[in-house]
Amino acid sequence: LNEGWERPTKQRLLVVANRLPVSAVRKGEDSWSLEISAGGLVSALLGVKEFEARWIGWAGVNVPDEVGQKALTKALAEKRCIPVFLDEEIVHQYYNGYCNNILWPLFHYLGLPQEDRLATTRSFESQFASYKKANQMFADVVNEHYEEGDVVWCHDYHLMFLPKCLKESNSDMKVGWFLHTPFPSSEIHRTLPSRSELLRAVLAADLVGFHTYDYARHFVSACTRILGLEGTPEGVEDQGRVTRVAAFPIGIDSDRFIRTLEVSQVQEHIKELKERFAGRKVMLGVDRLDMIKGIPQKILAFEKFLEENPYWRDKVVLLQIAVPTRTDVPEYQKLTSQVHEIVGRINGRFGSLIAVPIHHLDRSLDFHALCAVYAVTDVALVTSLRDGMNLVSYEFVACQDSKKGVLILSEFAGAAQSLGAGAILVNPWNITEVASAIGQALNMPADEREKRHRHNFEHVTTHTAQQWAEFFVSVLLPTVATFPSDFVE
Ligand code: ADQ
Repeated sequence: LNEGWERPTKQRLLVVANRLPVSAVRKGEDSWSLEISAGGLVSALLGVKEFEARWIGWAGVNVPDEVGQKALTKALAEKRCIPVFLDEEIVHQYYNGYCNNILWPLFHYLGLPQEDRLATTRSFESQFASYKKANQMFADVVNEHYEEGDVVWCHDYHLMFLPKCLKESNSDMKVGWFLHTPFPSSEIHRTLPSRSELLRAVLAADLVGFHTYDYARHFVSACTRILGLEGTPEGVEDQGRVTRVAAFPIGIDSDRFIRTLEVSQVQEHIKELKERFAGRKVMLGVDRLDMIKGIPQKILAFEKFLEENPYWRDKVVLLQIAVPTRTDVPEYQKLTSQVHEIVGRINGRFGSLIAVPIHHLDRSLDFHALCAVYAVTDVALVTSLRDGMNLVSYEFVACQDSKKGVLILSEFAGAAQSLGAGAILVNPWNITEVASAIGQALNMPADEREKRHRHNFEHVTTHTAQQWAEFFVSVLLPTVATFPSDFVE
């Protein structure tokens, strides 16, 4: 694969994440079509100009045959991506099992599997073994492509074992690891059977990053309490070796959102939406359909608001756009039915022949449509039960410079630490509090909306995804530019 790659003059950054930033669809025995999925991480890394980035990750498809693997590897190379091939059994045990059924709920304070998830607990050992095996497979691909002086940046809870695997094969390799979810209180992490092994594996990295200072603090106290290690102002010390631990709050490519609002097609769409919802205030929820996003709780709070405020019943609409994820997992299927059931009940209760109070879509919107919807919204409801950061809140703010709508934001989203002064902060578990925040937002005077929006807009446009990525890498390898000191909380 290295054939045909010229050694770039810039330093190389190997970004390792569970999923590559492309979707691959097989068109024939040896042909693939690829589509870049424009997520936050992709746009963040596109902005890192000092480095020549390469992606290493799973393409999200099972490719059992060599012909297919070779063809996909070649196609991906053009996008600077390098695949890790995982078979179905590994995906089942490592990804669906240990990552999504154990670590994801635990890191979001939903605890370890209970009742119908108990079956998973019984296979915990084998899932953890697969997790380690999968991490080693990622490490093998990194080692194959690593050249002296490269910087390796590992991402998220899927790859907590990777720093250890990499350092075992090359202790000189510069390795950073960043967690996109919360890191829970050490009391929660303590319940994980593999708690010590995972912490030690992460500590093999040179730099460990989190979205907020609280998550970094939880990680350090887990290392202190569980491993008996020393927490220092810089991070965690183990026998004279210090792993630096710090907060690097992510951002978005705010310019991309602001520029897109000027596109004529988007302007047209904004006009249509305004006509469609004329005379009604628009409230918006945009989430992956995941239990951490608190969608049922949000809708119940909206119901309570309508119940208590008959005046608003035909003057407000909630657009809830929930893109389905992990659709083969029974718990997610249950969540979908639960949301449908609540929406149906509320629309039956408060709807009329002409309009319903909730428009619920089970799908993702394309980027233009998403920007248009953000722009026409009066009140955004981000009520995650826990969320590492939550980029939807940032995207909404970026698209609101003419409307200056209100953001209702969960105090359990990392974003509460950066947008808290401009948003109305709520405890998403408290439906009465969220219902009253809806009333406050809908009735907020224009000057207060302006003031709150200004605070958030300033933050979102000055703490971007590009700065986040450049800053992390510059701390990992302090040879590049310096960044504003307030970027780390
Ligand atoms: P996510 O849990 O995916 O990310 P979030 O940060 O909100 O959560 O990002 C979701 C992205 O998907 C946003 O860019 C949003 O626009 C898009 N999206 C969601 N629903 C959509 C829909 N229906 N249609 C179109 N687009 C949709 C994880 C962590 C977060 C952390 C990020 C980045 O869980 O806490 O902020 O990583 O680190």
